[in-house]
Amino acid sequence: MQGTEFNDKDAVTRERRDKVKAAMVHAWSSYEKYAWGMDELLPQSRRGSNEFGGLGATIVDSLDTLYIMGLDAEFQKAKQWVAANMTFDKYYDASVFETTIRVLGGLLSAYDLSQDSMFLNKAKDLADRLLPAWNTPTGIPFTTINLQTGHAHNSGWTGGSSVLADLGTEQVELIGLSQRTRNPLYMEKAENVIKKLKEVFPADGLLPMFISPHSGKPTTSKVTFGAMGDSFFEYLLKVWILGNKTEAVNLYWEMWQQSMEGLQTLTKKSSPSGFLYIAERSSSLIDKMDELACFAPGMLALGSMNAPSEKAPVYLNLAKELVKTCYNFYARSPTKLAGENYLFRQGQDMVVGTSWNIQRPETVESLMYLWRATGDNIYRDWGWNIFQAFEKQGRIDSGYVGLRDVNTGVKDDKMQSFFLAETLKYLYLLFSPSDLIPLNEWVFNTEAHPIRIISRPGPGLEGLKDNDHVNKDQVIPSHFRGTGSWLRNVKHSSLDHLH
Ligand code: DMJ
Repeated sequence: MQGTEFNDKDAVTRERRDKVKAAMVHAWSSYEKYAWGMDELLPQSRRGSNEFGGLGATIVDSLDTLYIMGLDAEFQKAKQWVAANMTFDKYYDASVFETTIRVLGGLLSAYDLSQDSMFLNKAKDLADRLLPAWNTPTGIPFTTINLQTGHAHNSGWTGGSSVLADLGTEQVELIGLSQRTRNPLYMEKAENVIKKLKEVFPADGLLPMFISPHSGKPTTSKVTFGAMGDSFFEYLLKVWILGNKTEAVNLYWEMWQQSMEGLQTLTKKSSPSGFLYIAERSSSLIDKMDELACFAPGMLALGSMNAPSEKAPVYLNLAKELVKTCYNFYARSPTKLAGENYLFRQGQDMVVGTSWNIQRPETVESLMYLWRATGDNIYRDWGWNIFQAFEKQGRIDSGYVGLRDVNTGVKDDKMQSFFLAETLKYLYLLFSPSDLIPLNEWVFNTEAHPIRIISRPGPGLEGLKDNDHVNKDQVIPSHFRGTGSWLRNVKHSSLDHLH
């Protein structure tokens, strides 16, 4: 399945990679200067904000990006902050999903890359505080939990329901944690959720976006691959890959394939240009697609790299068509940055709906997967165009901002932690050889934190070999093996140009 290395050593690609790395240095040093230790940087105000409980979201979200880019001093400083300052004993109502994908995922990835057990200990401490969220009649978690008291609940705006993309996007992290701590509790909680969902899984695999934690049943008919649905579908595939595609995880593969059949019933073509898009569905189809749904072409490309030969081309062709649409969200915008969502109208193709851009990664994420799956340079060129638009529209002296309106280019005042975790990382990988974080050895969580695939022959942890979670031979890419740490080797190897 491994993406082949195509044309990776050319000067243009190297230059693009260097520019992305320079963007990361600018983003990171601005955060260091104005918002160190806080969750996110407000670049225009030149101060920080804490919207994730003051857990240092940007630091933990950036650890693996710094590591992968070979920014050693920055990684060490971030690591020291985590060791000395990251504490979870906070009276704060945290989103179980956001805390899992950003903080738990970031810690696990930093552990896998650096093998420093401090990260794993922090991950365990955090997960133990999140676990009471799963204490519901069905085991389907609440979406919010107080990190200090363990009191968990759902908000009124969902009518008391849990959100599909929240409750179905914690499996990669919790299974990964169980494998590394040898405590099955975390994966049992996470996997029980999928078993419960299977009981109400519709024939077309399109589970609606709200589920009751009390009855285990959907409480709405709304189906979406955008906000509140998206990463549930992504994790069905990724848990299957993380589980070595064995019998123990076959349920996930079956459910994912089913939902991809369903996805095809939501696809329509725009007029006049025939762009393929994924509609939403309530009682009938709604001609709207979120930029968030642009993770789907990447997921389909990853699926195609793992699927049997009769299915692979179907998934890949779908991925190619959809990523073209997502790229056009950017290319057709006056600022060359996409809005938050698009409406499809007869005769007008795509029209921007909500017009802000908050530095989201989904389209460049998909371009990275499409590049790895096909080796077609067009995906690098498209990614480069998007990167240049982020530079032109978003770069200011004190960091990177999003846009309040992609039509006018009016700037906002936020550097999202996922800009460093995802957007810049996927761009960097797009311009790197495919064996940097190879897709047959690592699974990216939904916040782009790579989690190493380790053996899972049985339904629980029984297949885990003693050293599976600390085996450096598996951490270090093959051509860096045998001479010390990956980071050190990267710097002194023939792949120096990478960094
Ligand atoms: C990220 O936190 C994750 O990618 C999540 O799955 C969706 N939203 C943001 C990025 O847009």
